[in-house]
Amino acid sequence: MKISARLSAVLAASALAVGAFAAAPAGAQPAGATGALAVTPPDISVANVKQHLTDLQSIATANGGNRAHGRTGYKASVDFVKAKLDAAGFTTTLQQFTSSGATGYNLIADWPGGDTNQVVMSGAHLDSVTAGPGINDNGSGSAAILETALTVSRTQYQPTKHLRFAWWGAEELGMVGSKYYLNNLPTADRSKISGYLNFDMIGSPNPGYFVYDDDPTIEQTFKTYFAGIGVPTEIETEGDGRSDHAPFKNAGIPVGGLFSGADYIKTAAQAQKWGGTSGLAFDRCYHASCDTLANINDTGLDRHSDAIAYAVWTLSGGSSTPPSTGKVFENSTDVPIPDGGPGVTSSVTVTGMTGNGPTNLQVGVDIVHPWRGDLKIDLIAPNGTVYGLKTANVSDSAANVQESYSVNATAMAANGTWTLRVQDMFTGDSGYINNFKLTFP
Ligand code: DTR
Ligand code: ZN
Ligand code: ZN
Repeated sequence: MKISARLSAVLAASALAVGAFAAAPAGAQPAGATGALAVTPPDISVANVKQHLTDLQSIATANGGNRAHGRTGYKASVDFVKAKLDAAGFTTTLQQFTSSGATGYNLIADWPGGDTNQVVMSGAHLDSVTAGPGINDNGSGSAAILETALTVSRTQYQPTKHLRFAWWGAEELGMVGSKYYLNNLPTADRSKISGYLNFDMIGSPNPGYFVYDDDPTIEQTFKTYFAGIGVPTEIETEGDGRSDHAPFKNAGIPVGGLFSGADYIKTAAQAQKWGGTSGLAFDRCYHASCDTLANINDTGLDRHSDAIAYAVWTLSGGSSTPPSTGKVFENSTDVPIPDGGPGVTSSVTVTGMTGNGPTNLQVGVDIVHPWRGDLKIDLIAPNGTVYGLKTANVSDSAANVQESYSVNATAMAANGTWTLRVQDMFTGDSGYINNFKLTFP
């Protein structure tokens, strides 16, 4: 019976094998895969920033053409940004307030780690005017700091100072969201903010390169970056008091930021050094319905996004190699595996880690079974993502599985319940899970 069952299974399995199992996600790598992380500030993918802008444009289009305070398009924008940050291992807070009879939201995202007595904060207002989708004003700043935050996670950056990012509501109504945040921030916490960087319009179609001249250290940091890429800058004079850095400056917090221009006209001298068209506004769609995805200059967006990353990394001065924790989480409870039956599981709950998992999370699997080819083994991350570790291969008649699989878990928050799932796909004999172990290198 056993042989005939196995024989028919072999025949069936050969038909099933093609496409029977989803290709293991990129995360499941041969044991020992590791990745060295760059120390210098990373390049920000302008393609990713543009994708975020495309998504914000879609949100506006699906919500009456704008992302304004109190409208459905704004809350949809907040939910979109929050979901990406939660998935990347940030600690997010949604702060509600009321303005002009409507509910507004600030989204605050903290990157776990770093000295929380020294906070480097980056912010951008996420709301648009009611006239249009607000892709440059200020989808550009919002998308650029979102991609910067995601790059922090992707590179597992370990800053010396604590990193915080903020997406403000109701800026267009008079910096309502950022004012609300500061008014509700205890004085002791205000003093921990070592610098606030504001990014409001950094993708203008006829771009300029303006640096806020408030805090000299922050100003110089941005100037150094642009000098390094051979782009001259000018001091930003148009925006004093007109965006979310103003409440921070009024609270005595060092501020800085970047601006690519709004409805002012680009002069001949500026066009000479920056390119673009003199006699035209930096952004002729400022606060208009034409502030769409087409209202973006990619080169300017790219340069500003990279300047943001340069400032965030430089001002928070850390290493970018995750500390080796050597932390082990283990479950040695024996779990019987039903012969040819449903999958069974063994779980561990990871706590005390910061941010996302490493590029080489070690998954130790110890299964006692007389015919290991019967077994399909998966790792399930806390958010339900499945990493295929082993497919069933009924011709593999060796006994037992004692393997250490390496999984790229950088897209997953490290903390939470991780589950090993084992299924005996073919009848003939049975075994049990002897041990399941996660090691954070
Ligand atoms: N982005 C505009 C505010 C604004 C206009 N000019 C500047 C210069 C620098 C920063 C901001 C601004 C708005 O949100 O209406
Ligand atoms: Zn505006
Ligand atoms: Zn703005």
